[in-house]
Amino acid sequence: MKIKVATLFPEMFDCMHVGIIGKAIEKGLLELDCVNIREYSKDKHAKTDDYPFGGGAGMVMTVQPLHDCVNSIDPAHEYRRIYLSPRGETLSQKKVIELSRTDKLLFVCGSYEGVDERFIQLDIDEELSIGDYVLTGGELPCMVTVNAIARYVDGVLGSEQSVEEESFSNGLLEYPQYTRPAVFEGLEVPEVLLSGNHANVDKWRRQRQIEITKERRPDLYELIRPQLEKEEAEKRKKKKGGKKDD
Ligand code: 4F9
Repeated sequence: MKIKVATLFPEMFDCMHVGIIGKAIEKGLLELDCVNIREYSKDKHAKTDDYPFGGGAGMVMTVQPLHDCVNSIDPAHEYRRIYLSPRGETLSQKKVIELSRTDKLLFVCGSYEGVDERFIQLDIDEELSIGDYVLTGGELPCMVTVNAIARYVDGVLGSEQSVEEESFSNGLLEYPQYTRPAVFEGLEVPEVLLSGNHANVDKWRRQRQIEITKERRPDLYELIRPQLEKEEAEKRKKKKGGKKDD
């Protein structure tokens, strides 16, 4: 997968070379190129912002450096061009998976009070938000998005990690995890996890997922409820059928 980033702060992306994502870049599974928008400014002082027409607080990024930067990175518009903004669709695991199936992505990070609207109109395919809060720029949202997407690129997660058995993949929050020691500060690991009975372990984990989701994320629980009720009904039917045959 090829990812290009247009930003005024390419050095912020140094942290992408740490850990699992860093390894994926090293292995060539993921190509991440950051380009400094300032290099494309035609202003004699390499300015990239100006006062807003109509007045108001703060500065706005000017259209020329952004337009030239994006069209120099991606002259044939082969990349899906995404501008990080609180006005965009909110990132979700579903959206992450969808984006991970695209092999060329170009992210544009704005700073200050935003960018000249004509840049979005001319050069951007879609806007993307990571949540309802305001930051100083699109860099952190971009890194969050790239991190989430990279996990779905083949070979990025080792065999011991998985994108299957985790929060959201079945619409539920994750079950609690434990590792050695079996007792710490008097707190014991639930007995079923030490039993070696995999069917019981699976049942327990599923039950805990359901309880935790219901308690902490009633919104997610309501979405999955019809499916849970269907499963319950099927289990009851099976039990009844079993009794008749006994
Ligand atoms: C972008 C916030 C995406 C949330 C960009 C200031 C932003 C943002 N999601 N805030 N610039």
